[in-house]
Amino acid sequence: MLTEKLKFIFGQFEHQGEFESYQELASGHINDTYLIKTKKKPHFVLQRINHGVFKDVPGLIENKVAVSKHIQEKLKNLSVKKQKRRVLAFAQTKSGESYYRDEEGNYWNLMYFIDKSVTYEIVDNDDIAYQGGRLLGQFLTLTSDFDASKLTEVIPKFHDMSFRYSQFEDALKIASKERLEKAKDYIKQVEDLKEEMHILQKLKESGAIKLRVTHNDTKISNALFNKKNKGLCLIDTDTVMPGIVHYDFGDAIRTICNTAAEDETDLDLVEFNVDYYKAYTKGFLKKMKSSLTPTELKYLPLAAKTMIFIMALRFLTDYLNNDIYYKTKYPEHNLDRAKNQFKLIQSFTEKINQL
Ligand code: GN1
Ligand code: MG
Repeated sequence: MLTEKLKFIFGQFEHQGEFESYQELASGHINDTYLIKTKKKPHFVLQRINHGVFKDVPGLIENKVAVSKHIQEKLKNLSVKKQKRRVLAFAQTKSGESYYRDEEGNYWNLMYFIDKSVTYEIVDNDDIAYQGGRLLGQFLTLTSDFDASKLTEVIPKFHDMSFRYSQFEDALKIASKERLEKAKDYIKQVEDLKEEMHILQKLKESGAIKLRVTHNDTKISNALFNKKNKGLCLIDTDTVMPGIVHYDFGDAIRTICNTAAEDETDLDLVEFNVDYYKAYTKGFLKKMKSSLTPTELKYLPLAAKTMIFIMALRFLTDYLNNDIYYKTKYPEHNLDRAKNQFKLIQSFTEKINQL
């Protein structure tokens, strides 16, 4: 039974908590995540890392523990209570490791739950967008002196556009006729956007935009707020790796400025919200502006389009591959996600002049 299993795994880690119950946190598409409620706070978050997707789980965990420690060090001037709310803290196993490997070969890691915090799947006011921007700016500033080359590339070429195009092209070769037919308008859009969607990658490769530590999964549901909507910290640091600022800025915009959830099927509800874009950017630049180069600044709007697009491309590719990567709830879930992201690109493009 899952309760028994989670209780057992929880018991392999070093902490004072006594297991009371669990609740699945189901918003992620890759890992399995559970809130472990204890008889006496703190509660915990227990996560099974998907080692089919993440080939080097020890490397991944080393990355996130190191980045958390680095941030903790930077927050030393805050009270201990505040520090604990501003950065993830990981528990160790009884034998001193950062992860536990079960009999089936699964990897588990345990974090302290940050109490009295909330997350959002959709943004419904400017203030959350602004706070979200500040949070990302803070994260990138706090990690700016961390040597990115020390991080394991947990998914090589994760945001590399040519790599994502080549996966898409491979999928086209093996996709069923039915799926190709259903995806045909979107396949055409992927082809039409190819050149523009490589601009950032080229700037990165030429060295015009430098590498830094990036989070790489900055959707708004990965930002923690307190009950008064003040930003606390970024969570889900599985994908911290070397990257460019545009990955994180753009991926955040992708969810913050979408007036609907990423898999909303009523596309009339999917619009790009320019006010949230402005609020987010304002919060972000407040923390970051002085450290961005003119080139980095210039390409922030293109980052938004590029990151919405890369996610559309990945969802579409997974649909053509018969859903082998993302968790899906029904057969056309990935196609619906892709359609949603393409609608967002269309709305973004129409509104870009207002920016
Ligand atoms: C995946 O599993 P989750 O929800 O944290 C994906 C991200 C996508 C996101 C889309 C390792 O993140 O890249 O942006 O879905 N993570 C991986 O919601 O592929
Ligand atoms: Mg993630």
